[in-house]
Amino acid sequence: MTRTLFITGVTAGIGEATARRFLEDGWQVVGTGRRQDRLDALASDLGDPFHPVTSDMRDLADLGRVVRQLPERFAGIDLLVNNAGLAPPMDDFQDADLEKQLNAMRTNMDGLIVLTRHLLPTLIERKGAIINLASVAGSYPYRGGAVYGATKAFLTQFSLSLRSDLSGTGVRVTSIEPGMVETEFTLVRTEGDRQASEALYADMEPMTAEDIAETIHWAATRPPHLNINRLELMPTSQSFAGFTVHRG
Ligand code: 8X3
Repeated sequence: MTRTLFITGVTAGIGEATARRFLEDGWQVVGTGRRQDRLDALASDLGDPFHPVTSDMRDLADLGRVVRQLPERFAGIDLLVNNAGLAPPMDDFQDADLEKQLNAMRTNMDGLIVLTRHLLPTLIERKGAIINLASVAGSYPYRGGAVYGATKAFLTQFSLSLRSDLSGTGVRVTSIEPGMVETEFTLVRTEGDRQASEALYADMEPMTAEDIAETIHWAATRPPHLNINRLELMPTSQSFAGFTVHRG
């Protein structure tokens, strides 16, 4: 029987690589994105087993419609990958534009829990799985990441607690927590400043979207009795900083 993946944020980076990885493996894929032109291009490239859905995770009232209007062939979801995420600019919180911070919270948290809630009946019926794209930023604090890191800590804890709520249903839940991955994510974070974005990856080898897609695929295809709770990944060239001490 053909299995179906529902993935948010399919038009770039990890989302697109993950859609391609599962299609390669014979799954069909429902992919959501905000940018119509990109969705159209992806749909014509990926063809029949891919169903594009235009949707903005911040439009909470619309997410129910997205699920209700899935064509019958794509309505039985076996795996939800909550990939869509926004990082606000890396300003110190005391200087940050509050609206941009709230925007990240709406996408990373509000939209994600609303969509998950709408898809849970079918996931429970099919003993499916949920994979949430959290981040190392949820475990390790760094400057300029107060709200972003907090949304990712929320996501990891939401994943673990949701597992408790779903105990006995057969639905598996996984939190995947990558460090530096080279995607457009950083370009959004630097508000389109290509130089600043490239500087973040200068002289180091970040992970690729394909690395994370492979990891998501691996976690999703473990036997049904096995739940991967959390998976943290970093490029070899990224590790931990010490404490900051302000003197004087
Ligand atoms: C972002 C991970 O390490 O680039 O989710 O801050 S990192």
